[in-house]
Amino acid sequence: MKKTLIVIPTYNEIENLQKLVGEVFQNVDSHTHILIVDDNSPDGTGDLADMLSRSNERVHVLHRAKKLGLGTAYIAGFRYALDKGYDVVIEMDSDFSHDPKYLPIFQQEIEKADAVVGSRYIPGGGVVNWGLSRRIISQGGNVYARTILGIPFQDLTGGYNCWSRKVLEAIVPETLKSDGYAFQIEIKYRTHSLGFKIKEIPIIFEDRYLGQSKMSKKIVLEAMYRVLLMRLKGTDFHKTAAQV
Ligand SMILES: Nc1nc2c(ncn2[C@@H]2O[C@H](COP(=O)(O)OP(=O)(O)OP(=O)(O)O)[C@@H](O)[C@H]2O)c(=O)[nH]1
Ligand SMILES: [Mg+2]
Repeated sequence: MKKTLIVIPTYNEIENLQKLVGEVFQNVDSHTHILIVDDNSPDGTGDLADMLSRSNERVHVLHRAKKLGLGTAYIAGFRYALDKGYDVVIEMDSDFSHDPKYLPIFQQEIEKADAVVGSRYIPGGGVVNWGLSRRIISQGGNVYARTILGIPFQDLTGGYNCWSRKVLEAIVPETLKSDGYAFQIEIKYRTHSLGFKIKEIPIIFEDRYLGQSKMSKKIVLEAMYRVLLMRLKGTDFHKTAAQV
């Protein structure tokens, strides 16, 4: 069985984290570990993560000094996974938008593909409890990115994904430049451009019911700008990855 690390970035998720960790472990086997990447959350999520880690050796924690953004949180998690010899990495939010019941499907599918992408926008997938404006931003962002980048996936911005070790080694996580939604687009674009096999699986995404959203206009604008840069500098991205 493959050694898997689930990377969960947290910022002020004290109401969600303990329950999430419990539900994750109900859905995976003993070869699967969790890494919580906490950015010194003012609400004490980092202390809770340490407590969970003390009581379960399959829970690991990375503490960062301050809120440094989702992109670099994933990079730190991916590097940890590569250094510690994990075969598979899953990225997942801590607010229950990403239902742990899908974890076994990711783990099955990664046996046959290099990457598995959780998709809201293929048959069987969807979004629950989102207002109209959030739906428009998300779907519009996906159409925009897909059209500009010319890649055949329906959900480019989603953050419930699974990567095999060889994809992360080829990408070299530190060379990913984006934050927020753009991070998800960039890693999928790079994986596709390097010729890896990506499988999309349907997921129902539920809006968070506890804790505060960190979504902002800035994250959306950054994503739009980054997509243009990726398109213009597409081949440079490959070179950077191959040269490092
Ligand atoms: N370590 C770290 N985690 C973050 C940061 N920003 C967000 N997160 C976490 O990343 C995940 C996704 O962030 P969310 O705030 O849920 O973003 P979203 O899903 O786009 O928006 P909402 O669900 O509406 O809040 C959650 O687990 C957050 O706690 C950050 O700067 N650092
Ligand atoms: Mg969320």
